[in-house]
Amino acid sequence: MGTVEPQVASDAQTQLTDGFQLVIDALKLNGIDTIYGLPGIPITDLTRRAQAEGMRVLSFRHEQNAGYAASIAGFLTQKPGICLTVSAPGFLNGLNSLAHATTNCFPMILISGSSEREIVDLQQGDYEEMDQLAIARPLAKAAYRVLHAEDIGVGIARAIRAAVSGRPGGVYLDLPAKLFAQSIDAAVGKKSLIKVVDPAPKQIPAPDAVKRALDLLRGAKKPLIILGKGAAYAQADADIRALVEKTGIPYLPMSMAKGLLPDTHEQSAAAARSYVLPEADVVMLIGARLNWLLSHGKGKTWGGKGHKDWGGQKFIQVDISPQEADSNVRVDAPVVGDIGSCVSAFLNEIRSGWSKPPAEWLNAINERKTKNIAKMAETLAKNPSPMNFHSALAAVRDIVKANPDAMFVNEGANALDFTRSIVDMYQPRKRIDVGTWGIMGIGMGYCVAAAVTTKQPVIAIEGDSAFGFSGMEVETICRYNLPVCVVVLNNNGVYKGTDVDPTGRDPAPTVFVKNARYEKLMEAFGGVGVYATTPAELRKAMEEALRSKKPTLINAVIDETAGTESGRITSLNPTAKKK
Ligand SMILES: Cc1ncc(C[n+]2csc(CCOP(=O)(O)OP(=O)(O)O)c2C)c(N)n1
Ligand SMILES: [Mg+2]
Repeated sequence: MGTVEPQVASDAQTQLTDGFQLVIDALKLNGIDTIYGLPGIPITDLTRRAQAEGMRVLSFRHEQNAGYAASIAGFLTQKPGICLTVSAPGFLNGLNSLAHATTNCFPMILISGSSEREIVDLQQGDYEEMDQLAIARPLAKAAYRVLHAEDIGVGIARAIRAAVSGRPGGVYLDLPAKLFAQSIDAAVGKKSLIKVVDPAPKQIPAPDAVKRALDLLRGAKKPLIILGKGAAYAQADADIRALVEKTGIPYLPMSMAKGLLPDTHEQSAAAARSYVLPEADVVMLIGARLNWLLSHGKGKTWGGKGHKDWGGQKFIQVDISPQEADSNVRVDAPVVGDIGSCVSAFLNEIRSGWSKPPAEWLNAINERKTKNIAKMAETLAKNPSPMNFHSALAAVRDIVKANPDAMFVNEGANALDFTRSIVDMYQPRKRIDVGTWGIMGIGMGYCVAAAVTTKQPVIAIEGDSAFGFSGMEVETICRYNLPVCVVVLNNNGVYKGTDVDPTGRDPAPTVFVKNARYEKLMEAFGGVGVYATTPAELRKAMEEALRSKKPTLINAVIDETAGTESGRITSLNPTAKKK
Protein backbone atom coordinates (compact mmCIF):
# COMPACT_ATOMS: atom_id res chain seq x y z
CA MET A 1 0.00 0.00 0.00
CA GLY A 2 0.98 3.58 -0.34
CA THR A 3 1.91 3.88 -3.99
CA VAL A 4 -0.25 5.37 -6.69
CA GLU A 5 -0.81 2.88 -9.49
CA PRO A 6 -3.42 4.24 -11.84
CA GLN A 7 -2.11 2.21 -14.77
CA VAL A 8 -3.29 -1.28 -13.80
CA ALA A 9 -6.21 -1.34 -16.19
CA SER A 10 -4.13 -0.50 -19.21
CA ASP A 11 -1.06 -2.54 -18.35
CA ALA A 12 -0.46 -4.17 -21.73
CA GLN A 13 1.75 -6.99 -20.46
CA THR A 14 -0.44 -8.42 -17.76
CA GLN A 15 -3.85 -7.29 -19.04
CA LEU A 16 -5.01 -7.38 -15.48
CA THR A 17 -7.21 -5.11 -13.48
CA ASP A 18 -7.92 -5.13 -9.75
CA GLY A 19 -10.61 -4.40 -7.21
CA PHE A 20 -9.51 -0.80 -6.65
CA GLN A 21 -9.70 -0.08 -10.35
CA LEU A 22 -13.04 -1.77 -10.86
CA VAL A 23 -14.67 0.25 -8.06
CA ILE A 24 -13.43 3.45 -9.67
CA ASP A 25 -14.41 2.32 -13.17
CA ALA A 26 -17.89 1.29 -12.02
CA LEU A 27 -18.53 4.62 -10.30
CA LYS A 28 -17.26 6.63 -13.24
CA LEU A 29 -19.23 4.57 -15.71
CA ASN A 30 -22.33 5.65 -13.81
CA GLY A 31 -21.48 9.32 -13.85
CA ILE A 32 -20.34 9.49 -10.25
CA ASP A 33 -17.41 11.87 -10.09
CA THR A 34 -17.14 12.84 -6.41
CA ILE A 35 -16.23 10.95 -3.24
CA TYR A 36 -16.61 12.38 0.28
CA GLY A 37 -14.47 10.38 2.66
CA LEU A 38 -11.59 9.85 5.02
CA PRO A 39 -8.63 7.59 4.14
CA GLY A 40 -7.05 4.70 6.05
CA ILE A 41 -6.78 0.89 5.82
CA PRO A 42 -8.07 -0.58 3.53
CA ILE A 43 -9.24 2.29 1.32
CA THR A 44 -6.26 4.68 1.26
CA ASP A 45 -5.20 3.65 -2.21
CA LEU A 46 -8.78 3.82 -3.41
CA THR A 47 -8.85 7.53 -2.50
CA ARG A 48 -5.46 8.11 -4.18
CA ARG A 49 -6.30 6.26 -7.34
CA ALA A 50 -9.76 7.79 -7.64
CA GLN A 51 -8.12 11.21 -7.45
CA ALA A 52 -5.44 10.22 -9.96
CA GLU A 53 -8.22 9.15 -12.33
CA GLY A 54 -9.85 12.55 -12.19
CA MET A 55 -12.51 11.97 -9.56
CA ARG A 56 -13.01 14.72 -6.98
CA VAL A 57 -11.99 13.20 -3.65
CA LEU A 58 -12.92 15.43 -0.72
CA SER A 59 -11.13 14.35 2.38
CA PHE A 60 -12.72 15.25 5.73
CA ARG A 61 -11.58 15.37 9.35
CA HIS A 62 -14.38 13.11 10.59
CA GLU A 63 -16.47 10.58 8.65
CA GLN A 64 -19.78 11.86 9.97
CA ASN A 65 -19.22 15.14 8.17
CA ALA A 66 -18.18 13.37 4.97
CA GLY A 67 -21.37 11.32 5.25
CA TYR A 68 -23.61 14.34 5.74
CA ALA A 69 -21.91 15.93 2.75
CA ALA A 70 -22.63 12.84 0.65
CA SER A 71 -26.24 12.72 1.79
CA ILE A 72 -26.98 16.31 0.84
CA ALA A 73 -25.07 15.96 -2.43
CA GLY A 74 -27.60 13.20 -3.17
CA PHE A 75 -30.49 15.52 -2.36
CA LEU A 76 -29.12 18.32 -4.53
CA THR A 77 -28.15 16.23 -7.55
CA GLN A 78 -30.49 13.19 -7.58
CA LYS A 79 -27.37 11.07 -7.89
CA PRO A 80 -26.23 9.01 -4.91
CA GLY A 81 -23.67 10.87 -2.83
CA ILE A 82 -20.72 8.61 -2.03
CA CYS A 83 -19.19 8.46 1.43
CA LEU A 84 -16.06 6.34 1.76
CA THR A 85 -14.76 5.18 5.13
CA VAL A 86 -12.36 2.72 6.74
CA SER A 87 -13.56 -0.26 8.75
CA ALA A 88 -15.21 -0.44 12.18
CA PRO A 89 -14.70 3.01 13.80
CA GLY A 90 -14.70 4.88 10.50
CA PHE A 91 -17.73 2.90 9.41
CA LEU A 92 -19.54 3.70 12.67
CA ASN A 93 -18.70 7.38 12.31
CA GLY A 94 -20.26 7.31 8.86
CA LEU A 95 -23.26 5.27 9.96
CA ASN A 96 -25.07 8.23 11.50
CA SER A 97 -25.21 9.91 8.12
CA LEU A 98 -26.40 6.71 6.46
CA ALA A 99 -29.35 6.58 8.86
CA HIS A 100 -29.88 10.32 8.31
CA ALA A 101 -30.01 9.77 4.53
CA THR A 102 -32.53 6.95 4.88
CA THR A 103 -34.73 8.97 7.25
CA ASN A 104 -34.63 12.02 5.00
CA CYS A 105 -35.02 10.03 1.75
CA PHE A 106 -31.71 11.27 0.34
CA PRO A 107 -29.87 8.98 -2.07
CA MET A 108 -26.48 8.12 -0.64
CA ILE A 109 -24.09 5.17 -0.64
CA LEU A 110 -21.85 4.54 2.33
CA ILE A 111 -18.94 2.48 1.05
CA SER A 112 -16.83 1.09 3.86
CA GLY A 113 -13.77 -1.06 3.73
CA SER A 114 -14.02 -3.98 6.15
CA SER A 115 -11.70 -6.50 7.72
CA GLU A 116 -11.08 -10.19 6.87
CA ARG A 117 -14.40 -12.01 6.65
CA GLU A 118 -13.03 -15.33 7.95
CA ILE A 119 -11.61 -13.66 11.04
CA VAL A 120 -14.57 -11.36 11.63
CA ASP A 121 -17.06 -14.22 11.38
CA LEU A 122 -15.11 -16.39 13.81
CA GLN A 123 -14.62 -13.34 16.05
CA GLN A 124 -10.90 -13.99 16.21
CA GLY A 125 -10.01 -10.40 16.92
CA ASP A 126 -8.98 -8.85 13.62
CA TYR A 127 -7.76 -5.27 13.21
CA GLU A 128 -10.96 -3.17 13.34
CA GLU A 129 -13.13 -6.27 13.50
CA MET A 130 -16.83 -5.72 13.05
CA ASP A 131 -19.75 -7.35 11.24
CA GLN A 132 -20.51 -4.09 9.46
CA LEU A 133 -23.09 -5.43 7.03
CA ALA A 134 -25.34 -6.69 9.83
CA ILE A 135 -25.03 -3.41 11.71
CA ALA A 136 -25.76 -1.23 8.69
CA ARG A 137 -28.73 -3.21 7.40
CA PRO A 138 -31.49 -1.89 9.72
CA LEU A 139 -30.41 1.71 9.08
CA ALA A 140 -30.18 1.45 5.32
CA LYS A 141 -32.68 1.13 2.53
CA ALA A 142 -30.50 -1.70 1.22
CA ALA A 143 -27.15 -3.22 2.19
CA TYR A 144 -24.78 -5.32 0.11
CA ARG A 145 -21.35 -6.92 0.34
CA VAL A 146 -19.06 -7.76 -2.55
CA LEU A 147 -16.56 -10.61 -2.13
CA HIS A 148 -15.26 -11.08 -5.67
CA ALA A 149 -13.81 -8.53 -8.05
CA GLU A 150 -16.09 -9.84 -10.83
CA ASP A 151 -19.09 -8.75 -8.73
CA ILE A 152 -18.04 -5.14 -8.15
CA GLY A 153 -20.00 -3.99 -11.20
CA VAL A 154 -23.17 -5.66 -9.95
CA GLY A 155 -22.61 -4.44 -6.40
CA ILE A 156 -22.26 -0.81 -7.44
CA ALA A 157 -25.18 -1.05 -9.88
CA ARG A 158 -27.44 -2.48 -7.19
CA ALA A 159 -26.33 0.19 -4.73
CA ILE A 160 -27.04 3.01 -7.19
CA ARG A 161 -30.45 1.66 -8.16
CA ALA A 162 -31.47 1.09 -4.55
CA ALA A 163 -30.34 4.58 -3.54
CA VAL A 164 -32.22 6.58 -6.18
CA SER A 165 -35.19 4.52 -7.37
CA GLY A 166 -38.60 4.80 -5.73
CA ARG A 167 -38.24 6.58 -2.40
CA PRO A 168 -34.53 7.40 -2.24
CA GLY A 169 -32.46 6.40 0.78
CA GLY A 170 -29.13 5.42 2.22
CA VAL A 171 -27.44 2.27 0.91
CA TYR A 172 -24.56 0.43 2.50
CA LEU A 173 -21.88 -1.27 0.42
CA ASP A 174 -19.36 -3.43 2.26
CA LEU A 175 -16.02 -3.94 0.52
CA PRO A 176 -13.67 -6.26 2.44
CA ALA A 177 -9.94 -5.47 2.33
CA LYS A 178 -9.09 -8.55 0.29
CA LEU A 179 -11.36 -7.46 -2.55
CA PHE A 180 -9.32 -4.42 -3.49
CA ALA A 181 -6.13 -6.30 -4.35
CA GLN A 182 -7.84 -9.13 -6.24
CA SER A 183 -6.59 -9.21 -9.83
CA ILE A 184 -8.69 -10.37 -12.74
CA ASP A 185 -8.41 -10.23 -16.49
CA ALA A 186 -8.98 -6.63 -17.54
CA ALA A 187 -11.35 -7.54 -20.37
CA VAL A 188 -13.44 -9.74 -18.07
CA GLY A 189 -13.45 -6.94 -15.55
CA LYS A 190 -14.59 -4.38 -18.08
CA LYS A 191 -17.42 -6.63 -19.23
CA SER A 192 -18.58 -7.16 -15.67
CA LEU A 193 -19.38 -3.49 -15.16
CA ILE A 194 -22.96 -2.27 -15.45
CA LYS A 195 -24.10 1.15 -16.53
CA VAL A 196 -27.43 1.48 -14.79
CA VAL A 197 -30.15 2.31 -17.31
CA ASP A 198 -32.82 4.69 -16.02
CA PRO A 199 -31.80 4.41 -12.35
CA ALA A 200 -34.90 6.22 -11.06
CA PRO A 201 -37.70 5.27 -13.44
CA LYS A 202 -40.71 7.57 -13.55
CA GLN A 203 -43.68 6.25 -11.62
CA ILE A 204 -46.86 7.46 -13.26
CA PRO A 205 -49.85 7.91 -10.95
CA ALA A 206 -53.06 6.03 -11.70
CA PRO A 207 -55.55 8.26 -13.58
CA ASP A 208 -58.40 7.48 -11.18
CA ALA A 209 -56.22 8.44 -8.20
CA VAL A 210 -55.47 11.75 -9.89
CA LYS A 211 -59.16 12.34 -10.57
CA ARG A 212 -60.18 11.41 -7.00
CA ALA A 213 -57.65 13.88 -5.62
CA LEU A 214 -58.74 16.73 -7.89
CA ASP A 215 -62.43 16.10 -7.22
CA LEU A 216 -61.75 16.42 -3.51
CA LEU A 217 -59.67 19.56 -4.00
CA ARG A 218 -62.25 21.13 -6.29
CA GLY A 219 -64.97 20.75 -3.67
CA ALA A 220 -62.88 22.40 -0.93
CA LYS A 221 -63.91 25.73 0.59
CA LYS A 222 -60.61 26.19 2.39
CA PRO A 223 -57.97 24.29 0.45
CA LEU A 224 -54.28 24.29 1.35
CA ILE A 225 -51.19 22.87 -0.35
CA ILE A 226 -48.18 21.79 1.73
CA LEU A 227 -44.88 21.39 -0.09
CA GLY A 228 -42.30 19.10 1.48
CA LYS A 229 -38.65 18.44 0.74
CA GLY A 230 -39.76 15.56 -1.52
CA ALA A 231 -41.21 18.25 -3.77
CA ALA A 232 -37.89 20.10 -3.70
CA TYR A 233 -35.97 16.90 -4.45
CA ALA A 234 -38.13 16.18 -7.51
CA GLN A 235 -36.71 19.11 -9.52
CA ALA A 236 -40.17 19.70 -11.00
CA ASP A 237 -39.98 23.35 -10.00
CA ALA A 238 -41.82 24.97 -12.91
CA ASP A 239 -44.73 22.50 -12.76
CA ILE A 240 -45.09 22.81 -9.00
CA ARG A 241 -45.20 26.57 -9.28
CA ALA A 242 -47.72 26.32 -12.12
CA LEU A 243 -49.95 24.03 -10.05
CA VAL A 244 -49.96 26.42 -7.11
CA GLU A 245 -50.54 29.47 -9.29
CA LYS A 246 -53.17 27.96 -11.60
CA THR A 247 -55.24 26.62 -8.72
CA GLY A 248 -54.76 29.80 -6.69
CA ILE A 249 -54.55 27.68 -3.54
CA PRO A 250 -52.55 29.03 -0.59
CA TYR A 251 -49.48 26.96 0.22
CA LEU A 252 -47.10 26.29 3.08
CA PRO A 253 -43.51 25.28 2.37
CA MET A 254 -41.82 22.89 4.78
CA SER A 255 -38.35 24.01 5.77
CA MET A 256 -36.37 22.60 2.84
CA ALA A 257 -39.18 23.38 0.38
CA LYS A 258 -38.76 27.09 1.06
CA GLY A 259 -37.90 28.85 -2.19
CA LEU A 260 -39.70 26.36 -4.46
CA LEU A 261 -41.81 29.44 -4.93
CA PRO A 262 -40.22 32.63 -3.57
CA ASP A 263 -41.17 33.03 0.11
CA THR A 264 -42.49 36.47 -0.78
CA HIS A 265 -45.10 34.90 -3.11
CA GLU A 266 -48.59 36.26 -2.52
CA GLN A 267 -49.99 32.74 -2.10
CA SER A 268 -47.55 31.79 0.65
CA ALA A 269 -49.45 31.22 3.88
CA ALA A 270 -46.29 30.77 5.92
CA ALA A 271 -46.92 33.91 7.95
CA ALA A 272 -50.39 32.58 8.81
CA ARG A 273 -49.41 28.96 9.52
CA SER A 274 -51.16 28.69 12.86
CA TYR A 275 -54.35 29.95 11.22
CA VAL A 276 -54.40 27.82 8.06
CA LEU A 277 -53.57 24.44 9.61
CA PRO A 278 -56.64 24.20 11.85
CA GLU A 279 -58.89 26.04 9.39
CA ALA A 280 -58.18 24.24 6.10
CA ASP A 281 -60.78 21.67 5.03
CA VAL A 282 -58.78 19.87 2.32
CA VAL A 283 -54.99 19.66 2.47
CA MET A 284 -52.87 18.47 -0.43
CA LEU A 285 -49.49 17.18 0.77
CA ILE A 286 -46.88 17.14 -1.98
CA GLY A 287 -43.75 15.26 -0.94
CA ALA A 288 -44.44 16.08 2.71
CA ARG A 289 -45.03 13.44 5.36
CA LEU A 290 -47.45 13.77 8.26
CA ASN A 291 -44.69 13.19 10.81
CA TRP A 292 -43.89 15.21 13.94
CA LEU A 293 -42.98 18.24 11.83
CA LEU A 294 -46.67 18.48 10.91
CA SER A 295 -47.87 17.36 14.34
CA HIS A 296 -48.87 13.98 12.82
CA GLY A 297 -51.83 15.63 11.07
CA LYS A 298 -53.83 15.85 14.28
CA GLY A 299 -54.14 17.53 17.66
CA LYS A 300 -54.53 21.19 18.50
CA THR A 301 -52.29 22.37 15.65
CA TRP A 302 -54.91 20.98 13.28
CA GLY A 303 -57.92 22.15 15.26
CA GLY A 304 -58.45 18.85 17.11
CA LYS A 305 -60.01 19.12 20.58
CA GLY A 306 -57.42 17.05 22.41
CA HIS A 307 -53.77 16.67 21.59
CA LYS A 308 -54.33 13.46 19.60
CA ASP A 309 -57.71 14.32 18.09
CA TRP A 310 -58.30 14.60 14.37
CA GLY A 311 -59.21 18.14 13.30
CA GLY A 312 -61.61 17.00 10.58
CA GLN A 313 -59.58 17.93 7.51
CA LYS A 314 -59.39 15.68 4.47
CA PHE A 315 -55.95 14.86 3.15
CA ILE A 316 -54.67 14.31 -0.36
CA GLN A 317 -51.21 12.79 -0.18
CA VAL A 318 -48.88 12.86 -3.16
CA ASP A 319 -45.94 10.59 -2.47
CA ILE A 320 -43.70 8.08 -4.20
CA SER A 321 -44.31 5.54 -1.45
CA PRO A 322 -47.72 3.84 -1.18
CA GLN A 323 -46.97 3.06 2.46
CA GLU A 324 -46.93 6.70 3.41
CA ALA A 325 -50.71 7.19 3.27
CA ASP A 326 -52.65 6.60 6.53
CA SER A 327 -49.44 6.73 8.57
CA ASN A 328 -51.10 8.97 11.17
CA VAL A 329 -54.58 9.94 10.03
CA ARG A 330 -56.84 8.81 7.21
CA VAL A 331 -55.77 9.91 3.77
CA ASP A 332 -58.83 10.29 1.57
CA ALA A 333 -56.97 10.63 -1.69
CA PRO A 334 -53.57 8.99 -1.94
CA VAL A 335 -51.74 9.67 -5.19
CA VAL A 336 -48.75 7.42 -5.64
CA GLY A 337 -46.04 8.29 -8.11
CA ASP A 338 -42.97 10.44 -8.50
CA ILE A 339 -43.74 14.06 -7.69
CA GLY A 340 -42.91 15.29 -11.19
CA SER A 341 -45.29 12.84 -12.87
CA CYS A 342 -48.05 13.46 -10.34
CA VAL A 343 -47.89 17.23 -10.60
CA SER A 344 -47.82 17.08 -14.37
CA ALA A 345 -50.88 14.78 -14.31
CA PHE A 346 -52.70 17.35 -12.13
CA LEU A 347 -51.77 20.13 -14.53
CA ASN A 348 -53.11 18.15 -17.48
CA GLU A 349 -56.44 17.67 -15.72
CA ILE A 350 -56.91 21.25 -14.60
CA ARG A 351 -56.12 22.67 -17.99
CA SER A 352 -59.83 22.42 -18.80
CA GLY A 353 -60.56 24.96 -16.08
CA TRP A 354 -60.26 25.58 -12.38
CA SER A 355 -62.01 28.08 -10.17
CA LYS A 356 -59.92 29.80 -7.54
CA PRO A 357 -60.70 29.16 -3.85
CA PRO A 358 -63.46 31.27 -2.23
CA ALA A 359 -62.43 34.86 -1.59
CA GLU A 360 -63.38 34.66 2.11
CA TRP A 361 -60.65 32.05 2.65
CA LEU A 362 -58.00 34.01 0.80
CA ASN A 363 -58.96 37.27 2.49
CA ALA A 364 -58.94 35.73 5.94
CA ILE A 365 -55.42 34.39 5.34
CA ASN A 366 -54.21 37.69 3.93
CA GLU A 367 -55.52 39.59 6.90
CA ARG A 368 -53.51 37.38 9.31
CA LYS A 369 -50.49 37.46 7.08
CA THR A 370 -50.42 41.23 6.85
CA LYS A 371 -50.79 41.57 10.60
CA ASN A 372 -48.06 39.04 11.40
CA ILE A 373 -45.65 40.42 8.82
CA ALA A 374 -46.11 43.95 10.17
CA LYS A 375 -45.52 42.71 13.70
CA MET A 376 -42.36 40.91 12.61
CA ALA A 377 -41.11 43.99 10.71
CA GLU A 378 -41.43 46.00 13.90
CA THR A 379 -39.38 43.47 15.85
CA LEU A 380 -36.74 43.27 13.12
CA ALA A 381 -36.35 47.04 12.98
CA LYS A 382 -35.23 47.23 16.61
CA ASN A 383 -31.53 47.50 17.23
CA PRO A 384 -30.93 46.31 20.77
CA SER A 385 -27.54 46.06 22.39
CA PRO A 386 -26.33 43.38 22.71
CA MET A 387 -27.65 42.17 19.37
CA ASN A 388 -30.34 39.48 19.52
CA PHE A 389 -31.43 36.80 17.04
CA HIS A 390 -33.88 39.13 15.36
CA SER A 391 -31.57 42.06 14.75
CA ALA A 392 -28.80 39.76 13.50
CA LEU A 393 -31.15 37.87 11.21
CA ALA A 394 -32.60 41.08 9.78
CA ALA A 395 -29.12 41.65 8.33
CA VAL A 396 -28.87 38.05 7.11
CA ARG A 397 -32.28 38.37 5.48
CA ASP A 398 -31.16 41.35 3.40
CA ILE A 399 -27.96 39.60 2.37
CA VAL A 400 -29.87 36.51 1.16
CA LYS A 401 -32.32 38.72 -0.72
CA ALA A 402 -29.41 40.37 -2.50
CA ASN A 403 -27.74 36.98 -3.18
CA PRO A 404 -30.61 34.60 -4.02
CA ASP A 405 -28.26 32.16 -5.81
CA ALA A 406 -26.27 31.46 -2.66
CA MET A 407 -26.74 28.13 -0.92
CA PHE A 408 -28.03 28.43 2.63
CA VAL A 409 -27.19 26.00 5.43
CA ASN A 410 -28.90 26.27 8.82
CA GLU A 411 -28.75 24.43 12.15
CA GLY A 412 -29.22 25.12 15.84
CA ALA A 413 -32.34 25.50 17.99
CA ASN A 414 -33.19 29.21 18.20
CA ALA A 415 -30.57 29.76 15.51
CA LEU A 416 -32.62 27.41 13.32
CA ASP A 417 -36.18 28.38 14.17
CA PHE A 418 -35.73 32.15 14.00
CA THR A 419 -33.73 31.88 10.79
CA ARG A 420 -36.30 29.67 9.10
CA SER A 421 -39.08 32.14 9.77
CA ILE A 422 -37.15 35.38 9.23
CA VAL A 423 -34.90 34.64 6.25
CA ASP A 424 -36.83 34.35 2.98
CA MET A 425 -35.63 32.01 0.26
CA TYR A 426 -36.14 32.86 -3.39
CA GLN A 427 -35.04 29.77 -5.32
CA PRO A 428 -35.59 26.01 -5.03
CA ARG A 429 -33.15 23.79 -3.11
CA LYS A 430 -31.14 26.66 -1.66
CA ARG A 431 -32.08 26.04 1.95
CA ILE A 432 -30.63 22.85 3.45
CA ASP A 433 -30.95 22.17 7.14
CA VAL A 434 -31.39 19.73 10.03
CA GLY A 435 -34.09 17.75 8.23
CA THR A 436 -36.44 15.12 9.61
CA TRP A 437 -34.52 14.43 12.79
CA GLY A 438 -33.63 17.99 13.73
CA ILE A 439 -30.07 16.76 13.82
CA MET A 440 -27.11 18.88 14.96
CA GLY A 441 -23.87 18.38 13.07
CA ILE A 442 -24.86 18.68 9.41
CA GLY A 443 -23.38 22.17 9.12
CA MET A 444 -19.85 22.05 7.72
CA GLY A 445 -20.41 18.81 5.77
CA TYR A 446 -23.39 20.42 4.04
CA CYS A 447 -21.32 23.53 3.33
CA VAL A 448 -18.64 21.51 1.57
CA ALA A 449 -21.11 19.51 -0.54
CA ALA A 450 -23.20 22.58 -1.35
CA ALA A 451 -20.15 24.49 -2.57
CA VAL A 452 -18.78 21.55 -4.55
CA THR A 453 -22.01 20.42 -6.22
CA THR A 454 -23.56 23.82 -6.99
CA LYS A 455 -20.43 25.99 -7.47
CA GLN A 456 -22.40 28.75 -5.70
CA PRO A 457 -21.33 30.66 -2.60
CA VAL A 458 -22.59 29.18 0.65
CA ILE A 459 -23.95 30.96 3.72
CA ALA A 460 -24.25 28.91 6.91
CA ILE A 461 -26.21 30.20 9.89
CA GLU A 462 -25.10 28.14 12.86
CA GLY A 463 -25.96 28.00 16.54
CA ASP A 464 -22.75 27.96 18.58
CA SER A 465 -23.59 24.49 19.87
CA ALA A 466 -24.59 23.23 16.43
CA PHE A 467 -21.36 24.54 14.91
CA GLY A 468 -19.28 22.61 17.43
CA PHE A 469 -20.43 19.26 16.05
CA SER A 470 -18.57 19.79 12.78
CA GLY A 471 -16.40 22.85 13.50
CA MET A 472 -13.08 21.20 12.69
CA GLU A 473 -14.17 20.96 9.06
CA VAL A 474 -13.39 24.66 8.66
CA GLU A 475 -9.93 23.27 7.89
CA THR A 476 -11.51 21.25 5.06
CA ILE A 477 -13.28 24.38 3.81
CA CYS A 478 -9.97 26.30 3.85
CA ARG A 479 -8.02 23.40 2.30
CA TYR A 480 -10.31 23.28 -0.73
CA ASN A 481 -10.68 27.08 -0.64
CA LEU A 482 -14.47 26.93 -0.78
CA PRO A 483 -16.60 30.11 -0.90
CA VAL A 484 -18.26 29.46 2.45
CA CYS A 485 -19.36 32.14 4.90
CA VAL A 486 -20.13 30.66 8.31
CA VAL A 487 -22.04 32.83 10.77
CA VAL A 488 -21.99 31.52 14.33
CA LEU A 489 -24.90 33.01 16.28
CA ASN A 490 -23.03 32.89 19.54
CA ASN A 491 -25.24 33.03 22.63
CA ASN A 492 -22.75 31.15 24.83
CA GLY A 493 -24.60 27.88 24.83
CA VAL A 494 -27.37 25.47 23.98
CA TYR A 495 -30.58 27.59 23.77
CA LYS A 496 -29.15 30.28 26.10
CA GLY A 497 -25.94 31.06 27.91
CA THR A 498 -27.45 31.87 31.27
CA ASP A 499 -27.88 28.54 33.09
CA VAL A 500 -25.92 27.92 36.28
CA ASP A 501 -25.08 24.77 38.24
CA PRO A 502 -27.18 25.15 41.41
CA THR A 503 -24.39 23.53 43.44
CA GLY A 504 -21.91 26.08 42.16
CA ARG A 505 -19.35 23.40 41.20
CA ASP A 506 -19.35 23.17 37.39
CA PRO A 507 -20.64 25.11 34.42
CA ALA A 508 -24.29 24.20 33.69
CA PRO A 509 -24.74 21.45 31.06
CA THR A 510 -26.13 23.92 28.52
CA VAL A 511 -23.45 26.62 28.70
CA PHE A 512 -20.05 27.03 27.06
CA VAL A 513 -16.99 29.17 27.62
CA LYS A 514 -18.25 32.74 27.65
CA ASN A 515 -17.29 35.00 24.79
CA ALA A 516 -15.57 32.16 22.88
CA ARG A 517 -13.64 33.40 19.82
CA TYR A 518 -14.87 30.97 17.15
CA GLU A 519 -13.54 33.21 14.37
CA LYS A 520 -9.98 32.34 15.37
CA LEU A 521 -10.60 28.75 14.33
CA MET A 522 -11.02 29.91 10.74
CA GLU A 523 -7.97 32.15 10.98
CA ALA A 524 -5.91 29.17 12.13
CA PHE A 525 -6.26 27.64 8.67
CA GLY A 526 -5.83 30.78 6.60
CA GLY A 527 -9.46 31.84 6.32
CA VAL A 528 -10.98 35.14 7.38
CA GLY A 529 -12.28 35.52 10.93
CA VAL A 530 -14.56 38.37 12.00
CA TYR A 531 -15.85 39.29 15.45
CA ALA A 532 -19.19 41.07 15.04
CA THR A 533 -21.20 42.66 17.83
CA THR A 534 -23.69 44.71 15.81
CA PRO A 535 -25.96 43.99 12.82
CA ALA A 536 -23.97 46.56 10.83
CA GLU A 537 -20.70 44.71 11.47
CA LEU A 538 -22.34 41.40 10.60
CA ARG A 539 -23.78 42.79 7.38
CA LYS A 540 -20.47 44.28 6.30
CA ALA A 541 -18.58 41.07 7.02
CA MET A 542 -21.10 38.94 5.10
CA GLU A 543 -20.98 41.29 2.12
CA GLU A 544 -17.21 41.11 2.11
CA ALA A 545 -17.24 37.29 2.38
CA LEU A 546 -19.60 36.98 -0.59
CA ARG A 547 -17.54 39.45 -2.58
CA SER A 548 -14.16 37.89 -1.83
CA LYS A 549 -15.40 34.26 -1.87
CA LYS A 550 -12.83 33.55 0.85
CA PRO A 551 -13.63 31.03 3.58
CA THR A 552 -14.97 33.24 6.35
CA LEU A 553 -16.25 32.71 9.87
CA ILE A 554 -18.19 35.51 11.52
CA ASN A 555 -18.60 35.20 15.25
CA ALA A 556 -21.87 37.08 15.76
CA VAL A 557 -22.23 37.82 19.45
CA ILE A 558 -25.85 37.37 20.51
CA ASP A 559 -27.46 38.36 23.81
CA GLU A 560 -27.09 35.22 25.93
CA THR A 561 -30.56 35.69 27.39
CA ALA A 562 -32.27 35.90 23.98
CA GLY A 563 -33.16 32.28 23.20
CA THR A 564 -35.89 29.98 24.49
CA GLU A 565 -35.50 26.41 25.73
CA SER A 566 -35.54 24.04 22.68
CA GLY A 567 -36.36 26.95 20.33
CA ARG A 568 -39.86 26.42 18.91
CA ILE A 569 -40.28 22.82 20.06
CA THR A 570 -40.37 23.51 23.78
CA SER A 571 -43.55 21.42 24.03
CA LEU A 572 -41.65 18.26 23.08
CA ASN A 573 -39.24 18.69 25.98
CA PRO A 574 -40.20 16.69 29.07
CA THR A 575 -39.52 18.74 32.18
CA ALA A 576 -39.09 17.28 35.62
CA LYS A 577 -42.10 17.74 37.90
CA LYS A 578 -41.31 20.36 40.51
CA LYS A 579 -41.04 18.97 44.05
C1 LIG B 1 -27.04 15.06 17.18
C2 LIG B 1 -27.83 15.91 18.11
N1 LIG B 1 -27.43 16.02 19.40
C3 LIG B 1 -28.14 16.79 20.25
C4 LIG B 1 -29.27 17.45 19.84
C5 LIG B 1 -30.07 18.28 20.84
N2 LIG B 1 -30.01 19.68 20.46
C6 LIG B 1 -31.02 20.29 19.82
S1 LIG B 1 -30.65 21.86 19.44
C7 LIG B 1 -29.14 21.75 20.19
C8 LIG B 1 -28.19 22.92 20.19
C9 LIG B 1 -28.86 24.25 20.33
O1 LIG B 1 -27.90 25.23 20.63
P1 LIG B 1 -27.34 26.17 19.53
O2 LIG B 1 -26.93 25.41 18.34
O3 LIG B 1 -26.31 27.01 20.15
O4 LIG B 1 -28.64 27.00 19.13
P2 LIG B 1 -29.33 28.18 19.99
O5 LIG B 1 -30.68 27.71 20.41
O6 LIG B 1 -28.45 28.49 21.16
O7 LIG B 1 -29.40 29.30 19.02
C10 LIG B 1 -28.93 20.51 20.71
C11 LIG B 1 -27.69 20.10 21.43
C12 LIG B 1 -29.64 17.29 18.48
N3 LIG B 1 -30.72 17.86 17.97
N4 LIG B 1 -28.90 16.53 17.65
MG1 LIG C 1 -26.44 28.78 21.14
